[in-house]
Order: sequence, then structure tokens, then C-alpha cells
Amino acid sequence: MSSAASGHNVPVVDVSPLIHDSSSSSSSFSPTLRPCCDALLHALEEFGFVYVTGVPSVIAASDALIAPSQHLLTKQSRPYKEQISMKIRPREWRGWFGVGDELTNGVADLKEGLYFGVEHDASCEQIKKGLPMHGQNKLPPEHDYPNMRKALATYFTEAEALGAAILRGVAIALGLDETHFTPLFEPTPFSLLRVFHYPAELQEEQAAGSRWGVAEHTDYGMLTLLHQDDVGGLEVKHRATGTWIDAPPIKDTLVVNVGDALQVATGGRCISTPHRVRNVSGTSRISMPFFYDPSFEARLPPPPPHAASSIIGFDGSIYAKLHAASEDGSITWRDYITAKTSKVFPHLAVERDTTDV
Ligand SMILES: O=C(O)CCC(=O)C(=O)O
Repeated sequence: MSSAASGHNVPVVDVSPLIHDSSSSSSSFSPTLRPCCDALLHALEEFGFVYVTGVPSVIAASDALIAPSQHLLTKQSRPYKEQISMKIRPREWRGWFGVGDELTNGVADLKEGLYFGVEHDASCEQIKKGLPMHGQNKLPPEHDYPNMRKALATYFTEAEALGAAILRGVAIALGLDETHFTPLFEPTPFSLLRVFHYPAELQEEQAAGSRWGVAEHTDYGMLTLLHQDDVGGLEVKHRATGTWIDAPPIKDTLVVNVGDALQVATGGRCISTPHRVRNVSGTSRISMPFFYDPSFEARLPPPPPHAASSIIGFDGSIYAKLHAASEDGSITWRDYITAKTSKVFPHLAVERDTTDV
């Protein structure tokens, strides 16, 4: 059933009060700040998704990055893209992957894409220590795509600032200290950015419902900020009714959704909602999800004792199992993310120092 038919639509919230009002005392909050925070929380409680508007600098930065990425994915040959394959130095978890390489819930997706992470200098401590998922982003030659590395860095800065602002809003609406979530992201967030291309010609199996652009899943982290082009195809499961609703493109917005780790961190208040992508438009679709996630060594709070699945979430069993298996009952973002990544690209699995989950 479409969202129009079900009468449920993911809400649109103008988050400019959160961007412009950085006062740290609730007595000096602008009059629009609290209603904005409440509207955000309300959307994340009912849908786990919200469209955010009032973020022109983030939209401009995503436009600057999506244009060259789209050209690279849709116009270049496979051998050209293979020069920056994820299979080169796979531990770094960066570069291009082809259609069918990424699995969602064990099923190969009908999409190709690019993975980017925080940019690390070859001489940095993390690289010297050989930490997984650290490295330099693989980009096409500068003479073909001038300024792409700069556009990438600008987008990371903009998206991380927006992620922090939204979590501040969630904390305020929950009646917590506005910096409640901040320590998880210190010293620096371990964000990941993906650019996906859902080719036009792969629509047949998707129309039949036997394959997906991205199969049903929840996101594992804290917050996802998604730029989608104007093609459409994102579907979100509405918790109260269990129906799939469309999340169509809306100009000058980003789609923001809750991941499993934020669902746990809010005691189940914000919901990590199953979603999926089906491109049956006959046109290529491009999207760019940005995962605003804790620092690599951040300690993650355990799920509350005897947590119901409504708290640990759709895919939160990994989170709960890792906690149960750890000696002191605490796990790091590193434990969690490396457990997750080995499931989506089994052939690129990075080593973990935790027991199998
Ligand atoms: O491409 C999209 O619109 C959504 C992608 C997605 O679901 C994800 O990366 O988790």
C-alpha cells in the first residue's frame, strides 16, 4: 500500500532552530527551538524517520559530491571503477563495489556503490597500528574528477555537524542534558558515507518482488542522513500499522533515520525502523546515505537488563550478544561495527577481537 493510500507520511521538520541556536542554557533557548525538538522526537518515535529541512549548507555540500559520484558510477566503465575497488586493501573498507557484491540480510542487493570513510593520513597512529576500517579514501584520478576529495571532506564536516545538532535536539526533547550523546562521538565520530547507484535496467526482478535494490533491514548505528535524487523507491515500515509506506524525494530535504544503536541509547523511545529500496522507475537512481556514528573506541551502553526486542531492535541481537559475550559487559563501537561489516561483505570481512555472533 502506498503512503497516500495508508494516510501515513513521514513528517517534515525544519531543524534550522537547532542549527542557529547553540545556547547551552534552556532558559535562553529561542522560542522555536523546543517545538522543533519535540517535532523531531515525535517523528522518530512514530516512524523512526523524518525529513529535515532548513539545512541549505548540507544540501549544497551533498550536491557538490553527488554530481561527480553519479558521473563515476553511471558513465564510467567497469575497468575504470575497478581501479578503486574495495577489494584493493579490503581492510580499509573504502572504494567501489559492483552490483551483487553487498548483501543485506544475506541477499545480494541490486545496486553498486562507493564507500568513503573518515580520511586518515598514512602516518597516523591508527594506520600504524593496523586498525581495521582506517585508511585513505579511494578516489578516481584528480584530473578526471577535480576537487572530489575536497567535496568529500566538506560533506563530512557538514553532515557531522547536522548529526550532532539532531542528537542535541533528541536529547532536549527527551529531557536529558543537551550534550547527553556527545561523549559517544569523542574524540571524533567514526562516520561512513556511501553513494549508491540502482541501475535502471535491473527493475524486472524488483517489480516481481523477488529481489531488491536494498532488501529490508535496519541501520545498525546512531543516525543516518540520506540524500536521495528525484527518482524515489525508498520504503519505510510504519510501526503502528505494519504497512510499507513510501518516503518519496522532497526537494531541499534530507531523510534522517534512527539506527539500532540509537534505539538502544534512547531505551527504545526512538525506533530503528525496517526500510528497503525498490527501483522500478525505469530510471537510474542515486542515493547517498551518511552514517553518523560513534568514535571507533567509544564504549556503548549495554541494553537495559531483560530488554525487550522493542528496545534492542530489529537487528539489535548482535548488540545484545556482543555485550553478553564481553568479559566486563561493555563493548566498543569497534567491536560492534566490525561484527556488522563482516555480514554485509563476507568476502571483505575485517578481523575482530570478539567471539563470533
Ligand atoms: O538508498 C536509499 O535510499 C537507502 C539506502 C539504505 O537503506 C541504507 O543505506 O541503509
